[in-house]
Amino acid sequence: MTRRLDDRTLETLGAEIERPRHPRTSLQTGIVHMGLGAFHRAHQAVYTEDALNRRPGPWGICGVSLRSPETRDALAPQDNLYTVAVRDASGQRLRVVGSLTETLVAPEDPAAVLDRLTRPEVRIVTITVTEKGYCHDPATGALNERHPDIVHDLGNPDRPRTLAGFLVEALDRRRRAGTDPFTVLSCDNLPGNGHVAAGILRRFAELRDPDLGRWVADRVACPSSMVDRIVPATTDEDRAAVSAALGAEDAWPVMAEPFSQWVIEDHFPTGRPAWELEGAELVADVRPYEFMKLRLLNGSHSCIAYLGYLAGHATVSDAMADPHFARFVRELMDEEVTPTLDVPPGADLSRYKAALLERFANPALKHRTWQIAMDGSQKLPQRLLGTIRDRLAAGRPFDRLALGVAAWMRYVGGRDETGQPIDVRDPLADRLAATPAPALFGVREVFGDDLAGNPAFTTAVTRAYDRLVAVGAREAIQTIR
Ligand code: CS2
Repeated sequence: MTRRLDDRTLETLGAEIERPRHPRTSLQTGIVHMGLGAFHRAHQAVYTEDALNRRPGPWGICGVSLRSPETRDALAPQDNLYTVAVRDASGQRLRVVGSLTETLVAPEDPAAVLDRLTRPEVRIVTITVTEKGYCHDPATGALNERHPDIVHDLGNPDRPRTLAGFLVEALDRRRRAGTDPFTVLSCDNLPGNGHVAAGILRRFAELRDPDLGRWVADRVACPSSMVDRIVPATTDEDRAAVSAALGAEDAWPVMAEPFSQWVIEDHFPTGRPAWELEGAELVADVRPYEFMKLRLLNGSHSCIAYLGYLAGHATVSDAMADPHFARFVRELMDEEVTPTLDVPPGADLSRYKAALLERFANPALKHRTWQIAMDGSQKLPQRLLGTIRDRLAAGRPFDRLALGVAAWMRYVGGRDETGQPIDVRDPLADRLAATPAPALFGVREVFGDDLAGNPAFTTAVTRAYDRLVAVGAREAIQTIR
């Protein structure tokens, strides 16, 4: 195939393919996005595209990759256009998205990133850097001041590597120039993600200069948001299939489920796109939505990832096709997670959970258990351990959650049930691999100061771990009551 997706070929695509309906060639950039992964492109960039279609405005997105050049290399030659392929059992629907105006690679040119962040017309910085990108302590949420990249950035303000390093230097330049700060909108799967972002920015700024710390604390708005859409990593097969269906080569399309949700705390002192016109929910308090999503969706996801991987299931839908697995997940949600939740206003939890089971079963997504299993040390606290703390406090059982934690312990040991090595990806991978299972309770970043010393917790997880070793994940799930 020779034609490449770009502004010219856009006009020649089949009529059934949705495309930008706003004048994108004159689109001004008002948002910088940090962490240009598939999730951003299938979520916030689509909401912004929808808002631009309904109400044109200066809200184009400059996407910044904090690590590799791959996304920029794929998208820049196609005028930063890309396809979102929405997939379920009934087939696939394609949509070309045009809200990205520019793509930058931070390690190649940190000065360009700082320049964009400092421009007065940039009024919002959105973030999907994943949990580890905050360089925080997962158990407490505080900035990890000994993180080597944080230490580097404190000493090299003009050549930062981390989210905090970039944003605080840009905020300082704006302060000196008399420009209003941008609003910082975290879109990562962390509870109170706005508070976490605010906390690390304030602390980093304070370490540089106490006045700057105070200015950041007083002036920078950091609303929280709950984001939801299942977006598995794109494979070469997906690239080929989407390019063929599009009739033009797209070097990096993104795959997504039909479902999408964005709940945002409405606190944008310098304006925002009209995201609500196409379904984003602007609310005063995001917390109940975050807990519902992190504990039900992501908590189940992590259990499916570790237990499913150990049981030999490559994808979430494979695992869910096993009725014992599906029952396990339903009971996990109903019996152990639901009693810990404050139901968000107007939400119908039974429908929400039924929809989750269907979403997990979506056979067209091929969401790998290995992908979700990544970075467990950063994910467990908000996905499983917070729920367990609430269960412990209420004196209630948590056998399924304990089995999920035990499966993580077995997974990070680095050998599957047939003795094959597991490619464990985690910022703490080396330490975790070198720590025998019972001693993993001592990993403070994950279990905090309380859980390791709580016999009700360690006994339940140890029992679950022994069961996994004795009978394997499949049977442990089948027989749990
Ligand atoms: C998943 C999430 O990879 C993971 O850890 O649990 O990316 C999940 O698919 C999204 O949060 C869904 O909104």
